[in-house]
Amino acid sequence: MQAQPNTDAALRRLETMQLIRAYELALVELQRAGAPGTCTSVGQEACAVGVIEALDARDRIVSNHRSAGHLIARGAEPRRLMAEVLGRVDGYCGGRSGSLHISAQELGVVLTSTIVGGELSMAPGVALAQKMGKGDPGGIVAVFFGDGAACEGIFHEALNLAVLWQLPLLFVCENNQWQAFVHRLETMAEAAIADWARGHGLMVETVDGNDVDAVQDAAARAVAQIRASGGPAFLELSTYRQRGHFEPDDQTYVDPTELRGWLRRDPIRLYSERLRARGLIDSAGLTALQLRIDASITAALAYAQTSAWPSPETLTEYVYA
Ligand SMILES: Cc1ncc(C[n+]2csc(CCOP(=O)(O)OP(=O)(O)O)c2C)c(N)n1
Ligand SMILES: [Mg+2]
Repeated sequence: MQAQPNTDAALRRLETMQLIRAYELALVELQRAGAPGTCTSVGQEACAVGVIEALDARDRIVSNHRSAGHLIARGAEPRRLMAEVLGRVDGYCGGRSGSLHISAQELGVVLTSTIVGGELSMAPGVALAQKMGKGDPGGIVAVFFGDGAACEGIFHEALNLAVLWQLPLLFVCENNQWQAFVHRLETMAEAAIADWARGHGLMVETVDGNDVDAVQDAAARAVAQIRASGGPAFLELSTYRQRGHFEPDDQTYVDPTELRGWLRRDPIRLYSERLRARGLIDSAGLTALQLRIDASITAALAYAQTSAWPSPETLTEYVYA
């Protein structure tokens, strides 16, 4: 049976999911006003929040083009993320990365890969460094990737090396049913990505990726297994990309019945209902929470918009040559 989180942990899960949602919807508005494009993780917030809560400060994260949830769940400040997207000096990468390449060394977020599968090619290296004692003692690595990345050959190469070399690596596949504008049923012969992973001989779990408590439980089990054995583990989180591949995207290629079905299982809606049923929050509490989050995003935006531009003299800094 699933463990029930205590009140503080449960409310924190809800708040973090809502913060991710509000941040990404604010980015969509910014993009409409001319800011660089973004790929949101709307609908997938429970995956980020559940998995990252199972990690600790020693651990490292390798992410992909839908990284905002991973970053915020890890403690990234929305105001510095927004500053980054707007190209300002106060951003996590000094304004050089846009929304798609953010890394935040101080949070252990090593890399955001926009090359699909790039995250899977890098993560075993980060985990090998960890195993060779280059990171914090006892630390593990979590790599987030999509079902599309799982259809690439690098998926099997990464799994094979991780098992062969017994790397402390948590594979987190956010199966959101979409691979850009193609439904996964058009690209996959196997019904589940977990079945591909199982063939490599490691601990594999399939989880309802819209249930933050279930994700957190499974992630905690997988992390414990990795820390105890030193070897890898695999989670397939079944979820749904509610918005388009990027912004703007009219989603005319999406089956409206499928979308409606998943919207009824929206992770924030499900969790709000669960916490209400447990008596941990009521309508007034939910409204107050939303207002607080909205105010924090408004403040973050004001911070980002008044942050300075990088000076032209620094143009060639941080460029590898
Ligand atoms: C190597 C490579 N091929 C194609 C693309 C274009 N592209 C960007 S995201 C994406 C879909 C990836 O699907 P998935 O891995 O399921 O991640 P999701 O977008 O669903 O989170 C594609 C094809 C790319 N960035 N890199
Ligand atoms: Mg996908």
